[in-house]
Amino acid sequence: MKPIHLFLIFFSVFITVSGCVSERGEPGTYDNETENLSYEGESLTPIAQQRNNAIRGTQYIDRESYRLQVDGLVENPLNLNYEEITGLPQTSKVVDLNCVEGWSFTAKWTGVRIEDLFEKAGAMENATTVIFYSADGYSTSLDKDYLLENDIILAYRLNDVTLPPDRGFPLQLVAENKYGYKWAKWIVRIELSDSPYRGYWEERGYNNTADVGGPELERRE
Ligand SMILES: Nc1nc2c(c(=O)[nH]1)N[C@H]1C(S)=C(S)[C@@H](COP(=O)(O)O)O[C@H]1N2
Ligand SMILES: [Mo]
Repeated sequence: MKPIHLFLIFFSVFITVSGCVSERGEPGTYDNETENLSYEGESLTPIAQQRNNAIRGTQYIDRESYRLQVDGLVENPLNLNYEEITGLPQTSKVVDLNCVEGWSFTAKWTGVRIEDLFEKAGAMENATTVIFYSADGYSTSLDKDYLLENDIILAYRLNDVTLPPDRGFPLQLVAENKYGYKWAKWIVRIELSDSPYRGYWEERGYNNTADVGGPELERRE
């Protein structure tokens, strides 16, 4: 066998092996962090198999300069950095994300309870609607009561891995039992309001209630 043939054999074996071990999101690791694939007896979908959706592609947010603004009907508007957010009491739960396109996945989400942020900000009694604004110009809203009654969290970890950029780093809303378009990613501002609001997809005909299993589209006069 000529040296060149030996080289080609070694080279193709190398490509095959390295392709297997370095594949992003292989169960067990994700970008050098340990990904857990079960939690409290529930199986989680590996991040590599989770779908992903965005109106303008991935937003890359700088961790150092990032700030989350909480304003509107609050006594003390907040302007929190990443460490201040991740330093607040932490909650984890397993929740399914269901997109109206027909796909879904199950993941462990870890983050901060919206209720804790509202307490810190001094949310006013007359606030009824909460509007989430994202770095890509996306927005959506949910009722304040829904967020409080369901212990809704803003996640900064997914299957125990830092929320990846394409998935909304630093924060994605875990809008349990609501369609995927309520799960705002790359959140930069939360506004408390006393009037109804229609976000990006809601303005384009999607149901503003967005309960999973309920109507996806809404007829508007
Ligand atoms: N900022 C922002 N958030 C967003 C979107 C978007 O385009 N921009 N798409 C929504 C839709 S339609 C879905 S289904 C989910 C998908 O979340 P994932 O990419 O983490 O799976 O993100 C939601 N949040
Ligand atoms: Mo979606």
